[in-house]
Amino acid sequence: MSKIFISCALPYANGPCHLGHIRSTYLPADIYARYNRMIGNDVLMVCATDEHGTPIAVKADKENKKPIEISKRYHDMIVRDVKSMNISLDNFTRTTDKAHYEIAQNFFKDLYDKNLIYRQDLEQLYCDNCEKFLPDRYVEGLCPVCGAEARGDHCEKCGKALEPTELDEPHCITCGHTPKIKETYQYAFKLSEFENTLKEYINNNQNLPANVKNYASNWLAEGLNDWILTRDMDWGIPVPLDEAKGKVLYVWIEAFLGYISSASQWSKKTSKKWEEYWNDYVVHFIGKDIIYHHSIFWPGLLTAYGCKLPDMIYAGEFLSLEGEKMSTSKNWVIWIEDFVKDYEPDLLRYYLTINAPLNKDSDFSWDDFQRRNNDELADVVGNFLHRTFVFTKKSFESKIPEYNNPTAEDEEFRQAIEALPDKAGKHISNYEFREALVEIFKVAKKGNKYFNDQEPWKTVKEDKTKASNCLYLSNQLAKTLAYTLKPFLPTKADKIAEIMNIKTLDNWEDAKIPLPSGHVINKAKPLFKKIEDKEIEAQKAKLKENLNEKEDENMSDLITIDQFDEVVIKIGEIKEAEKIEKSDKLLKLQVDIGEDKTRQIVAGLAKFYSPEELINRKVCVVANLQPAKLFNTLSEGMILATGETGALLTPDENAKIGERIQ
Ligand code: B3M
Ligand code: ZN
Repeated sequence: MSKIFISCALPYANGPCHLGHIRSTYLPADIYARYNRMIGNDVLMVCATDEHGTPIAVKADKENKKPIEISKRYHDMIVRDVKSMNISLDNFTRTTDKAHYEIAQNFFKDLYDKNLIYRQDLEQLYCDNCEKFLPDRYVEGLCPVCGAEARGDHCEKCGKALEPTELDEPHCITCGHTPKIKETYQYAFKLSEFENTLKEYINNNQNLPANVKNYASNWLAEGLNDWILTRDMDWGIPVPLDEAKGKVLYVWIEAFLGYISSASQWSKKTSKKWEEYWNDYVVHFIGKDIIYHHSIFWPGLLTAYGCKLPDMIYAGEFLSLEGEKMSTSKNWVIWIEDFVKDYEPDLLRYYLTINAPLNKDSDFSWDDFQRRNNDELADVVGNFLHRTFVFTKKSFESKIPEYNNPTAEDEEFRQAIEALPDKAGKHISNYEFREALVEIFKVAKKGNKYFNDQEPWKTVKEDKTKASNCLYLSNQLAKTLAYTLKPFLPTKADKIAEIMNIKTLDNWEDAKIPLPSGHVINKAKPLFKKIEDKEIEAQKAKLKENLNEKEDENMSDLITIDQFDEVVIKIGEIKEAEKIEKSDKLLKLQVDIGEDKTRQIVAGLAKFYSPEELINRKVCVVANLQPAKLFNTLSEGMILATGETGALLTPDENAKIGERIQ
């Protein structure tokens, strides 16, 4: 028996849970935890809400509330959501818990006393207008690595952890001002000293999945800088040093320790030692956007402290929604609270697991959710179970019949049932949750086919042995499904067990012991039902409506059709083109857009086109832009072209000069 320490990434307490949270961390962690408990391992699964740092402080500023009010509100919602999805956490705490402060401060002190944390004078971004330093998410700008819009602490596009001063074109998110650079001091961790240890850790750990290894190795190849562990802000855990008044621990260093404080809180409640779990096997379930933190910072800190490193870091890739990136600010998202009002959590657990392996991006679409529910859960498993139970009641007085003189088909089917627990279990052990479900459904499909082929409704009258064997085996499969589905669909599995008069599904090995002939089962109840088209249409409409709602509140980056309508884009034809002196980017154009006079437009096309190439080209022109002067040359419009390659947007030949695009 092993002891297993399982953690889910700590959700920021600045919003409730949506499908993405469940898919990337809680659900896989829960499947893994439930399975391991069933095979007799001793599991400790912990989590907590991450309540400090700029994500919560920024939200509190916006709402004119105290950060703790915000974090309490969302902590409660997150607990509710996680429970509603039947995530079997052993402990869920908060990083605002007193014990957590102590653990985090002691950890910092330990490293400081070992001279692994040192004071560093440095320059940081400061907003004159707000009169404060702008750590992390208080500032946004462009990622220096990939050029995408990024927050001060992290670029979502390329995954790089950032320092605010690294951003190009930074601006204060509170007031929009460009911050200045100001001197201050912070405390830094000598991460660079651990570069070799980390390289060894990443390269020699066979278990780590490819995405974690690849990201981590790329970053390590660039070389590591020391890591600033403190911030100038009010909201956070005070730095435990007399000379560091007004400074708090950076949210990330203490968030990691949330794993530990949650576990130690559990230890206090249960009198069991969490360290034994940590020292045996640790797995962190995280989203892919925080691979850097877990594969570099955290092992670095743990090594410095002298603690065993995680055995496994499992990073779930992203979940999109109806083909689009999920966005909480645009409300392009499905909240767990809403989902579970309409559907049982097991249906979502199924969908999110079967849809794609955890290490591949995945999409939630209502149509696909309906299809999988109807064709797979209802038609394959539901149908098989229902006909098995109904037939057992009707023709065998609700008793599991005898199994005698089996045919080759019977035996082949029996072997498939018998092999299923090991096959599925092996996949789960290897973190291949989808593959395990695929195996389970393969055998369930086989069950339906076998039932059809055997035609027990006929043979029961002519050849009862045949019908008995068929129902004996079908019931055995039903039982095996209850066990093997338990980690994935815990509620449905319990319902199968209830119908089958099986007391508990606690022991995976029991899946392999056949139910004896004569065992009496209870009355069947339909377990899965089909989802109607109109429900799905309503869900899709709701998603769109919610998006609009937010637009009204002016919280969305999306524009309305009316806003778009304000932009007048017309078809034009370039009549003249010439270079602008001293500029290698700009061309001066005369464009006919169907007015009395041509328009003079200055366009940044010189790098991509020679003036001659442009003559007589039809283009799209923004016609109602305020005139501006560029290089002292008047520009009365804008030509549409792509940013990177300067490719012109050219209409089809039949477009008329002066015609408006709408
Ligand atoms: N609170 C959430 C995130 O960035 C962050 C995780 C902490 S895990 C120690 O997804
Ligand atoms: Zn400001």
